[in-house]
Parts: sequence; structure tokens; C-alpha cells
Amino acid sequence: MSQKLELISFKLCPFVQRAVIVLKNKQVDFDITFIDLNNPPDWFKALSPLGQVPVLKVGNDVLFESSVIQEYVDEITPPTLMPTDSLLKAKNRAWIAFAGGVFEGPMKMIRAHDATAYEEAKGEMLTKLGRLEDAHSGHDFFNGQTFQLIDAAYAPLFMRLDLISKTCGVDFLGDLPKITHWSKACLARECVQSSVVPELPQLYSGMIKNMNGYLASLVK
Ligand SMILES: N[C@@H](CCC(=O)N[C@@H](CS)C(=O)NCC(=O)O)C(=O)O
Repeated sequence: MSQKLELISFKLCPFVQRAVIVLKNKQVDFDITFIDLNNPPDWFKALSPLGQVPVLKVGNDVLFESSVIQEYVDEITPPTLMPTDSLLKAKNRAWIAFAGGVFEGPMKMIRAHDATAYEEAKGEMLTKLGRLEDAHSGHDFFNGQTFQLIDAAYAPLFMRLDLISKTCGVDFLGDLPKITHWSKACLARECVQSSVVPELPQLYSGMIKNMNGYLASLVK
């Protein structure tokens, strides 16, 4: 790789984590710059077309959208983490796009003001995860026994559901055996475990408490 990559990050962001997982999995030497999204610096506002993280700086070029960044990093560091069969690859891209809606689940649950709103948000997320359960191979990872790009795309969601479960004593995946197994397999990977700051559990439970919703009342 001719130039060192720089990833612009926010410590709590699951979309940034997708990119970090691939960078770590591929053992890429990269710089990471953390910003405060609640008070973003002017240079970031100028750099990021949507005002969002992640942004990957590649020399003078700027990439945004986590799924695009994941694919770029994967392509420049063979062997690929994408299936080689065109139809399977397209299906993986579709389920990665589907993840955008599922990723809203944790924040919707955390923001829910009462038990009814929480159950509604949880139900919505579980309906989507049910579709994913049906599409899953039933092996350790989405496509089979090998950790691929789609696994890197979903792992940040599993980490957040696990954090909420541990912090608030609730369960989400009980009726989804394939996803339960997939989540455990993803969270056991070194590239996933090392993809967040060590203080993420404290930051996340602090965020739940600050939102002051139904889940905040369950924080242990
Ligand atoms: N579709 C984007 C979503 C990125 C995203 O929502 N990032 C959040 C932080 S987790 C953000 O930057 N929010 C600030 C904003 O939307 O103003 C991606 O996959 O990269």
C-alpha cells in the first residue's frame, strides 16, 4: 500500500467499527483520529460530505459510507473477504445494505421512553433479525465457516446488543438460534474484540443512562 490510511472515528460509532474490523483483520497499518460528533471540528465538517463518520482518508482522497470503505480496504489487501461467486457476492451486498435498518434497533430501544415503546422498538428489530436468520447458512458465519466481509458488517450490532444485554439484564436473541451462534462466533474474533476502545462498555452504559429512557432504569 503506497500511502498510510487515516480513519476518522467517533468512539461509540458502530459504522466506524465495521471499517476497523476489516483493517485489523487485514493487518493494515492505519492511523485513527477520534472526533467528538457532538462538537465536530471545522476540518471534519469540510471533509465529510454527510457530516458523518466513518471517513477514510486515502492520501488526498476521501471515502465515506462504511460498506464502501470495507469493500475498498478488502480490495486493496487480497485475498478478498467477499465471496467470489457473483450471485453470492450480490446477495451479501444486499444483506449488508439491509443491516442499515437493523443498526437503528439499539438506539431506538435506548431512546424509548417507556416499556411499551421499548417493546415496539425491540419487536421491529427482531422482525428484521428474523429475516436474517432465514438467510443465514447455519454455520459459524453468515456464508459458512469463514469470517467474511458481511460478518465484519454485522459484528458491531452484535457487540451493542451484547452490551445492552449485560448492562440492563435483557435478552434479544433467544428465539434466533443461528444469529445467537453467529453473534458469539463474531464476538470471539480478535479483529472484532480489538476494534473498539477499551472503555467502550463504560461509554455505552453512560450513553444509556444519559438517554434516560426505559433501558436506563434497568442499568445494573
Ligand atoms: N450510512 C453511514 C452511517 C454512518 C453514521 O450514521 N454515522 C453516525 C455516527 S455512528 C454519524 O456520523 N452521525 C452524525 C450525523 O449524522 O450527523 C455509514 O454506513 O457509514
